[in-house]
Amino acid sequence: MAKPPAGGVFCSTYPSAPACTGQQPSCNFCHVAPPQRNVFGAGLEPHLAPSAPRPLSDTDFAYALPTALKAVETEDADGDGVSNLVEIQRGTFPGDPNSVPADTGHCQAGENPQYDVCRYDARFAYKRLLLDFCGVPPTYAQMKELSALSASDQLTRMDAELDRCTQSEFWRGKNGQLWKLAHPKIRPVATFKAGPEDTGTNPLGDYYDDYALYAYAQIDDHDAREVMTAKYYVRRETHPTRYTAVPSLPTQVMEEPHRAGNLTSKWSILYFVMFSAMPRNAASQAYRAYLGLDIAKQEGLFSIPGEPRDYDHAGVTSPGCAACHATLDPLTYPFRNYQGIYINDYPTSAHYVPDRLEKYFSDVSPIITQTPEAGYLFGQKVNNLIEWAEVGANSDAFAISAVTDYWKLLVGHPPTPEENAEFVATWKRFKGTHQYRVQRMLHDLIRTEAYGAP
Ligand SMILES: [Ca+2]
Ligand SMILES: [Ca+2]
Repeated sequence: MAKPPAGGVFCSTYPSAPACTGQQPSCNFCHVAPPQRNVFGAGLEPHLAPSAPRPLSDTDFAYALPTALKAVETEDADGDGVSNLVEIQRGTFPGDPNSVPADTGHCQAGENPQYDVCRYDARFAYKRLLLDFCGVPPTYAQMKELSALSASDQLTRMDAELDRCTQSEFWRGKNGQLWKLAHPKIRPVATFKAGPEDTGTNPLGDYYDDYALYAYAQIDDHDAREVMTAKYYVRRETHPTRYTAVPSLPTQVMEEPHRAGNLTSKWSILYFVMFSAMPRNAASQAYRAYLGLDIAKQEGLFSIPGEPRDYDHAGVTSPGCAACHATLDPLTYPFRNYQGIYINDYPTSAHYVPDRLEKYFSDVSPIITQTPEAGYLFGQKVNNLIEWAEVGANSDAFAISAVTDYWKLLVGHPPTPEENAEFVATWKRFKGTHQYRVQRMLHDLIRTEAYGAP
């Protein structure tokens, strides 16, 4: 059987493995399709608590897995000439002979007259920086000026240009680079756009407020975590774009004590909770958007014993569903009092309604009113959505996900195995030294070889 805790246990055994960078390995690391194992999974199985009766409980499995992983480290399960351990460390699949570490010896410095291929090249990085942050390539004069500087003055110049360009409309304005990062988190639908600007035919919520809070949290000296935890809203002015934190907005309605940044914006609650009694979609969207974990891809599974209870009789206890819902349902309970679109009592929509399930959804199942407000995030108990958001915002997953967004935007792809060391150093400094200030993290990112080596 595929065991949901497997990814988490694997990553605590190999925390620096590329498969654990901002994610956990999915089931196909060991399986063809659960329960059928691939050659790596098959080689592992005999070492898994060999004398214990089958099936193993999740707890016994999680306890036995590190020993079994160690036992097969020196083997080469897929016969591609590379040991399982080296494949895990290099980010290739130990169960797939077509997946082997690439040799990175192809760089030949000096062959390219334009740039210093293989190593950090300030001229290359500078050109890239102006395109990425200002939206325009450097002029010939700017390039000449940069080339004439010493290496350390070149870096100082680039820092100054980064600070200048992150003020630009291209970076922070409507539909600029920051808004692009926010699209998959907000998932705008033009038809449902409410508010004075670009109003849709069927207005529900003004998601430009969500973009404004997201952008605000990314710029100046603001704390990026507040996209999940803010009690304030952000007003946007245009020409030029300016974002200002404000205590209320005419387009927003959530009661102040129950606000958790963009998780509880009018748009998020109406669009992601919509008509459901049990807002699983709102929970999984928040988990994916801000913590980088997609339950539909079997990522971020932390099964809670005794779950799912299936309070809404959705059938989630069936074996095919329970593996994910043992994580998803406890992740959802803290959303129980957030009212989506409720046609027959529309003014309650997008508000926090104590006893929401009791008042409006008691006919869904006989036990739905027993749904607790307390739930679990990363296996940790949270009493309500405010705690959910705080635990989430302070997690490694948040920092990894935030830096991954910028890595993909600026480097052009998710961190590769070769880039893993620089990536890990960048998100750890973002979380530690930089205290979640994106602006400071970007100064690190433009210094990486991933960014600056042609
Ligand atoms: Ca191998
Ligand atoms: Ca392989």
